[in-house]
Amino acid sequence: MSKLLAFVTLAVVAQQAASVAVWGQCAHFILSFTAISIGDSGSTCVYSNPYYSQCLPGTASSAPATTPTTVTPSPTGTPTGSGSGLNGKFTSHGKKFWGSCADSNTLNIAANAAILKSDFGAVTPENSLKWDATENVQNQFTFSGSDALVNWAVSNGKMIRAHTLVWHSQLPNWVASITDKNTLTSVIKNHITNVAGRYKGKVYSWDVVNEILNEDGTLASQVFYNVLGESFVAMAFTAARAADPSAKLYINDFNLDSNNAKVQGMVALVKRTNANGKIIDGIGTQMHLGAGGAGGAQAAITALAATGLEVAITELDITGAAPNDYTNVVKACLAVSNCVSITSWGVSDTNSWRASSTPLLFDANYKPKAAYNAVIAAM
Ligand code: 9MR
Repeated sequence: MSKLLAFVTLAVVAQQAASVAVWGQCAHFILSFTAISIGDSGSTCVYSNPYYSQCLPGTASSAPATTPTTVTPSPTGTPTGSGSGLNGKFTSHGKKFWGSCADSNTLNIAANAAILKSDFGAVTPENSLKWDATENVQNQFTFSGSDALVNWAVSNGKMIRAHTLVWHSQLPNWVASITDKNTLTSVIKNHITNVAGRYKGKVYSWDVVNEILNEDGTLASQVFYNVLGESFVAMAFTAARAADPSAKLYINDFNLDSNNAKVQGMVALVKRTNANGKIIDGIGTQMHLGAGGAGGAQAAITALAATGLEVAITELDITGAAPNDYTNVVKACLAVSNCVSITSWGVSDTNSWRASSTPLLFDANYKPKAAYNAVIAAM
């Protein structure tokens, strides 16, 4: 994108590079945006939210292997997900986004997609970017599911929290059975290079490593740790940085729900890993909570944020979805400036990985629940 005409109602704060790669972030706007910007290469700077706009290809641009759907910017310039919905309210406090997990199975449900458009500012692939989905056979990469998710996000002006590159679960046996250090190192690097590299410049963040800690804060026994020791963490983050230099790189885990031993172990691990240079940008706390389980959220987020890194609530769902539990979590994030985003682990209870605990903000008929109204009121 070589030339840019931006029409903003109030202030353009920062970052307008003379040359922005297609798919790259093209502008940071702090206030409202009334029209699109146009480059003479044919690419277009499309508004996502007050903190992020993305350079999308036009007819003159070279397209990636799978060409995303053509984007028609809203004529009013009103970003989807703005205004009175979850994302609009949340980002009005300076946060980056309130997102949801999704994939083709849920994007193809019209009622679900409509809520994603109205209330959420980002999507996370629930399963389509995991190792078994992308490289189930060694060095044979499959991106049909993840391309669908990424194309939907780009078409609808949503940011992307990509999930996840190195995880012991949903891991093909050909990886889990590797015992040789050099082999496993090259396999991890090849996976990260190909998967993160495919979406270079398109995603806000990547969960580089997922669920690597025990409850006592030590590293868990699984193939990556057992074969390589703790060094696999820095190696994976270094490979991810090289594959997608503009993505925020996260370490993500569950049960980081109070200032417990696991939180302390996480803080110590990121400090060790970043000691020779910042390669971890953020910590994700999943927050799959039980009923009444939100009381420690403030302490957990505060402890994680004390590292100076970004903190994100990455997979929020709460058994029973009591309004008070939800507002506790939201207020905890609002109170900590480093807490940049919330991602719900789904829209409707009916599509939740734990549907029987009715943990989400929309019921099985895609109607907002009491917790939704409470959260909106709290923001
Ligand atoms: O929601 C995901 C579900 O559809 C999958 O069957 C499951 C397989 O492990 O993974 C779920 O998502 C998990 C996420 O990737 C990591 N944290 C825990 C989530 C819930 O299990």
